[in-house]
Amino acid sequence: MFIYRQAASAVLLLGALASAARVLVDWNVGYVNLDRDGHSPRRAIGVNGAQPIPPVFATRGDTLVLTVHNSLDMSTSIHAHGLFQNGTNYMDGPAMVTQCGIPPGQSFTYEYEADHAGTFWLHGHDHHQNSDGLRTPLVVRERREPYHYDEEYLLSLEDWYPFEFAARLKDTLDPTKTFPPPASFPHALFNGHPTTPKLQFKPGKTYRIRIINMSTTEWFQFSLPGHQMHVIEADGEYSRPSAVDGLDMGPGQRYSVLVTAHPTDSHNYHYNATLYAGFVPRVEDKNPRYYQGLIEYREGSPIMPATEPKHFKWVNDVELCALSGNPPLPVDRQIELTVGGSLFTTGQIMDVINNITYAQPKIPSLYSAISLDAPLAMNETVYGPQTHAIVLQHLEYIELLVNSPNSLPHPMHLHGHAFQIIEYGPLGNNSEPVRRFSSEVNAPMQRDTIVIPVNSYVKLRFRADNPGVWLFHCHMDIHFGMGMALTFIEAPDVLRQRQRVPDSMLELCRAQGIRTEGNAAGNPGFDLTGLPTPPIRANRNVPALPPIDV
Ligand SMILES: *[C@@H]1O[C@H](CO)[C@@H](O)[C@H](O)[C@H]1NC(C)=O
Ligand SMILES: *[C@@H]1O[C@H](CO)[C@@H](O)[C@H](O)[C@H]1NC(C)=O
Ligand SMILES: *[C@@H]1O[C@H](CO)[C@@H](O)[C@H](O)[C@H]1NC(C)=O
Ligand SMILES: *[C@@H]1O[C@H](CO)[C@@H](O)[C@H](O)[C@H]1NC(C)=O
Ligand SMILES: *[C@@H]1O[C@H](CO)[C@@H](O)[C@H](O)[C@H]1NC(C)=O
Ligand SMILES: *[C@@H]1O[C@H](CO)[C@@H](O)[C@H](O)[C@H]1NC(C)=O
Ligand SMILES: [Cu+2]
Repeated sequence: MFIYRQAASAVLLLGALASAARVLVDWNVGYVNLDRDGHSPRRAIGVNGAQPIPPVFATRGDTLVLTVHNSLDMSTSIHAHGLFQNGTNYMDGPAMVTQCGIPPGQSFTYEYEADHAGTFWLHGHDHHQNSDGLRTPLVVRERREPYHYDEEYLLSLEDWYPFEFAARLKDTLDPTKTFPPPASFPHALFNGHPTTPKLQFKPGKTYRIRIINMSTTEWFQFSLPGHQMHVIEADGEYSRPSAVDGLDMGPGQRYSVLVTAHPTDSHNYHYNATLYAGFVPRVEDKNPRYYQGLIEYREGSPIMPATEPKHFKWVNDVELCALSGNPPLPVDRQIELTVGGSLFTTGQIMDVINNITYAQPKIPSLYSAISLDAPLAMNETVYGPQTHAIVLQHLEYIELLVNSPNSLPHPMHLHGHAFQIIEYGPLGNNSEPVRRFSSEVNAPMQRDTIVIPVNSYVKLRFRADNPGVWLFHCHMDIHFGMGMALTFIEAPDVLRQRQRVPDSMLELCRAQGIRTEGNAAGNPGFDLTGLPTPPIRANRNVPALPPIDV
């Protein structure tokens, strides 16, 4: 069936014996017709004629060799969400950031190391194809897992819409239409299917359940009433076990939990998954949508009625303690960022970070960083006014202070790094931060996607130890499409000495008449002619960005 279960012991044995392998994956990316709920047939994107796309499994140190043939009518590219691409920045995937998209009818082979272990995903990073189904889990196992468990389950959660993303983005940016377009109330998919898979438990065994939120827009809550979950991993970083009753996950986020089965098989249980958007009106049976799945100990055993714990405890990423034991990083430079929406003189509402709305340059930013002489490449101007380039010095310790004076949460994702979560707090409030890394948590968690709560700030730290061009963006595809993104240009001086873009990648650009050298406009020096004039913000702010779905 569609539940991915593996016996951990066999995997461990194999892992211990085998040396690094090449994991070969062949994807013919094309359109498929799908009807997920019986009354909304639509075109979606699948692989080798099928949807859902089978998950990819690897062991740390393996080389992932992913050949993509593009059978779509537009360009495509694939990002391995959560891998660091250390030394292979050009394989990261985002179109016009680190590569030109693969043109229709052409093939390209990604090849890179599965550089750390955890729960990740592969997804399209061109034209928001992620939202239309181009996404699947990527599980990288540790050669020797730090925790013992008997078996593992993989559960990917997705929101699924009755229309294609491009239509929604077009309506959202159309100043003659109401903003935002009416809520669309997606359905949930579980491992790519509309029904919940059965989890089979054997008495006394311990299970690792990997839960991935591959949503476009909506949040998921997950709980196993009647069982205790212990979080051991978030976004590819192991934590000390943390007992929780529920997971509340933003788009892009992942957790692993350990669950020990009850000693007898006298009862079966339910697990709960709720798809919701806190920023969309509550509508009975539509938002939230409640789903239940079966935890089956023995076929036909009665279901144990769920009892809510007295003090239901949600996972809290600032309270998790990294298993690595690494203390908080020092700070060389603080970068303050404010995310939100803004009205432009075109009548459009677009998203901004520090008042800049992201737009793709004429050549991939990485190719500017590599082709320009070091003094030029260190100057943010050459990346153009709308890539929102921020140049980082090699090995600098960075603290991001991200303010979100917004009425909806944003799941912000950083490529190429995992950041430490130092602090959260309310904005415009001089009282103590609500949640802060404390002396009890002597090792803050690192993750690559953080949900910034409404009207709050967060402090995140990382070290600029991975030369490359890395996107920082909201993982709600609609916000990314509306411009909530910026580009870190990390140590271009070191990058150009260490990395050479394979010719097969430059060929992807040439095939589409895109230059591979020069500034954001593909010109020498500071000459940016050819880039569109950035839109001008209207003289008044959007009072509060209204709720928006998809
Ligand atoms: C998944 O992530 C999306 C966007 O990042 C978020 O809107 C949604 O609530 C998340 N769902 C779950 C189940 O965590
Ligand atoms: C699980 O879902 C059921 C049915 O929707 C609900 O009655 C119950 O309160 C939920 N339990 C938890 C712990 O969320
Ligand atoms: C953005 O523009 C507003 C004026 O519209 C200004 O008050 C604010 O300081 C600007 N923010 C940044 C980070 O430049
Ligand atoms: C970058 O280049 C511009 C244009 O020549 C110049 O005005 C600016 O001072 C430079 N910035 C830095 C940090 O050197
Ligand atoms: C400030 O934050 C505290 C929680 O830390 C909260 O109790 C209080 O209501 C907040 N005050 C305002 C004005 O938002
Ligand atoms: C990248 O590799 C270098 C050299 O091995 C290492 O020092 C650095 O910590 C790595 N960075 C990341 C983000 O993995
Ligand atoms: Cu957002």
